[in-house]
Parts: sequence; structure tokens; C-alpha cells
Amino acid sequence: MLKKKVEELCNRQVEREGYSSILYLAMASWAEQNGMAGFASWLYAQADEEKAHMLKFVRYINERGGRADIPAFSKPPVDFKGIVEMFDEVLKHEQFISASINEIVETTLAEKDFATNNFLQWFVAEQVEEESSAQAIVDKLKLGGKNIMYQMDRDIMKLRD
Ligand code: OFO
Repeated sequence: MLKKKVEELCNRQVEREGYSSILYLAMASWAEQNGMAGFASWLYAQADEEKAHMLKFVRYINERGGRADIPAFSKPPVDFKGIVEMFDEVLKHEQFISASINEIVETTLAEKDFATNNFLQWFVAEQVEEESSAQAIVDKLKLGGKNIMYQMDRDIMKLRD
């Protein structure tokens, strides 16, 4: 049985992972509208991954005898300044998600909920990867300016393999 505090934080994470998914969907749609099909594919794939993360939390909460609440999500932005600013936002958002996961990890230790702690380790490792891939894209975009943007739009999906 999940402890109340842990259940609440896991439900908060359902909302955060779900919002990540629609945020990346909004970014993908913007990139597509602005002729950046490669970045759009990357972001569409990322939106799918975040939906899968949300589902992992939903199913885990229910499996442990808790109650997963499916929340309403805030509307994500419609407009973005540019692709560099957008990936800066992706990076910041992933850092926020990492901090949020770490907070649940901390709580599971305080509550001696080692099963949830174990469940969360997958997310801890996943966040290391997601932060580092977002950081790599930001670094490349900032280093290369306009030229690299076209090249990256063509090649970015290869970074997912
Ligand atoms: Fe990229 O965040 Fe999910 O975990």
C-alpha cells in the first residue's frame, strides 16, 4: 500500500509527465509549421515518450493500491521565439522534471518506501539521459548558428538511436 505522501507526489508526477508530453507536442507542431521537419519528428517522439512516462506512474500507483488521478493539463504555449530558445526551454523543463523526481526519491527514503524508491530509479537514469541529450542539442545549436540548424534538422533523429 502506498503511503499518502508518496501517492500524492506520484500523482503530481502524473500531471508533470503529462504536461511534458503536451508541451513537446506544442513544440513539435510549431517546428512543423515553421518548416523544421526533423526537429518536429524529434519532439513528436519525445511527446510519445513523456506520455509513456505518465502511464508508468498511473499504472504503478494503481498497482500499489493507490488511486491515480487523471488531471486537467494547462495549455502549453502556442508560439516560440526560435529553435534555440525552444531547446533551451526543453533543457530547463527536463531539469525541473529531474528535481521533481528527486523530491519523490527523497520522500521514499524518509517514508522507508523502498519499492517506490526502486521504481523511481528508472526515472533517475532516464533524466540523466534526457538532460544530456537536450544539453547536447542546445550546445550544438549555440555553437553553429544558422548553418548547423539546417544540418541538424536533417540529422537530429539519428541522435535518438
Ligand atoms: Fe523527460 O521527463 Fe519524463 O521522466
